[in-house]
Amino acid sequence: MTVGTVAGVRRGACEVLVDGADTTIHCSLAPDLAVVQKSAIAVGDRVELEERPDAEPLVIRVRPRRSLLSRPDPMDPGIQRAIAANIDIVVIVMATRRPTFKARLIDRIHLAAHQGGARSAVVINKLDLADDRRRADIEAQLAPYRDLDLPVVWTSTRTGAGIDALRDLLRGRTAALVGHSGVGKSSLINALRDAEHVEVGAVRHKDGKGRHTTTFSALHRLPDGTWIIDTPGVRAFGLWGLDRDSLRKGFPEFDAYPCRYADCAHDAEPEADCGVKQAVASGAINPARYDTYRRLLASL
Ligand SMILES: Nc1nc2c(ncn2[C@@H]2O[C@H](COP(=O)(O)OP(=O)(O)OP(=O)(O)O)[C@@H](O)[C@H]2O)c(=O)[nH]1
Ligand SMILES: [Mg+2]
Ligand SMILES: [Zn+2]
Repeated sequence: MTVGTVAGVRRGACEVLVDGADTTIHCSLAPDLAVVQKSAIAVGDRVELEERPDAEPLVIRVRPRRSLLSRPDPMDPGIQRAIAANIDIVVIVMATRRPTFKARLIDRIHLAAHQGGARSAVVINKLDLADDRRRADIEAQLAPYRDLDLPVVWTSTRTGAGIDALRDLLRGRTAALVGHSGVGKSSLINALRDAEHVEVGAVRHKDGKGRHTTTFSALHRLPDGTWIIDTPGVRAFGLWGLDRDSLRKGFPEFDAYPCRYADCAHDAEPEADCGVKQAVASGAINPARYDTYRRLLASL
C-alpha cells in the first residue's frame, strides 16, 4: 500500500509526499472525502493511496489524526475547517508592527491548539521595526503567556535575529505557522530554510495590513528533519466546538482564585462572590485575558 503525507490541498485534489520520496505527487480525492474535504483532509494528514493505471492516484483513506488545528469556516460557521493535522506545535506568529500587534489572537489560537491536541508557542517577528519602547510594551502584554509557559521567540527575517532559536524550538517536530496576513509566516519559512522558496508579499503601505499572499496551506521540510506548515493569513480566528468546559481549561490561571459558587461563570456574578473578578480588579489576573474570556463566553 502507498502511504504519504498531505503537503497541499485543492478542491477535490491534493499533493502528497509519498513516504521515502523527495517530491510530491498530484492525487485525486475519493468522492466520500471530496464532499467533506474542509474537515476530512488537511495538510499534515497521513493518507493511503490507490494507484490507478490511467489516472492519478486516488486518496482512499485518511488515517486517524493525533492532533488537528481547526476553526469554523469563516463563510459558513457551521462547517469545521481543518487547518493542519498531526502537528506537535502551533506557532502563533505576530509582528511588532505592520500589521498591528494584537495579543487577543494569541488567546484564541492557543485555545484552538490546546483543544486540537497540540502545544503552542509565540513568535514576535519584525523585531527590526520596533524601538525599545514598543518592545517593552509588547513584552508587558506577553506576561500572561509566559506565565502559561508558552515559549516566546523574538525574530527578524531582515536581521536574522532569533531564527536559530526558532529552529531549535521546532527541531524534529511538525509545526504550523498561524497568524494575521503580512506578519511574515512565509518569510520565516524562507529564513529557516535559508532559501527563497516561498512567495512573500509586501504589506499595504497605508495601513500595514497584509495582502493574503499565501492562499493555501503547504508543508515544508527543513534539512534537519523539521516539518513546517505555512498557512494563509487569518483575519479573525473563531473557535470550533468551544464549550464552558474547554473555555475554562483555556484559562488555567483563573483556577487559583476560587469563587463562592463552583459553577461561577465569572461574568454577571457580583464581585463579592467571584474570586476571579476580584483578582482582575487587584491586577493578579491580566485584564486583557479576562476580557477575551468574557467575549468567548458571550459567544457560546
Ligand atoms: N521589516 C521586516 N519585514 C518583514 C520581516 N519578515 C517579513 N517581512 C516582510 O513582511 C511582508 C509580509 O511577509 P510574508 O512572509 O508574505 O507574510 P505572511 O505572514 O506569509 O503573509 P500571508 O501569506 O499574506 O498570510 C513582506 O514584505 C516581508 O518581506 C521582518 O522580520 N522585518
Ligand atoms: Mg504567507
Ligand atoms: Zn467567579
